Amino acid sequence: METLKRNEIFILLMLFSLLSAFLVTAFILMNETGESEMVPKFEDHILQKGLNGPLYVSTIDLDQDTDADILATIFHENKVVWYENKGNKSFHEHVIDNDCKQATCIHGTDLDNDGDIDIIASSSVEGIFYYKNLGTPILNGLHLMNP
Ligand SMILES: [Ca+2]
Ligand SMILES: [Ca+2]
Ligand SMILES: [Ca+2]
Repeated sequence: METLKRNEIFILLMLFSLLSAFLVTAFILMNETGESEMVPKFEDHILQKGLNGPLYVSTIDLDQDTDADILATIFHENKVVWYENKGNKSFHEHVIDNDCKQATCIHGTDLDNDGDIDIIASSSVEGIFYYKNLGTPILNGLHLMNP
């Protein structure tokens, strides 16, 4: 009698394990087949080729025309740049600074609270730079503050 109960319990546990494995597999397969609209899919596009040491990128609507632009530092070229979003996956490069030695990180925000986006970037050699936005058009409208 005792042995029979053990066997029944063992069989129930095995059935439960098989059922669990089936349910987990079915859940994974259902998600892999794209049943959910929430699963993002990606397609890569090269923004700019031939850069020597692009190190950091971030996004912000720098020119405030409602689309996201891209900020980047190019470590070995000592450059701080932004890529103006021209639409249709097209971007135009604007150099903010070509003498930010070993440029590392970059971020855009309205640092002086005057309504336009300023930039802060770091150089692994020189320190942290604040590029105040001098107004529109932004091209050539940023300058290096004293580090
Ligand atoms: Ca924009
Ligand atoms: Ca744009
Ligand atoms: Ca500002």
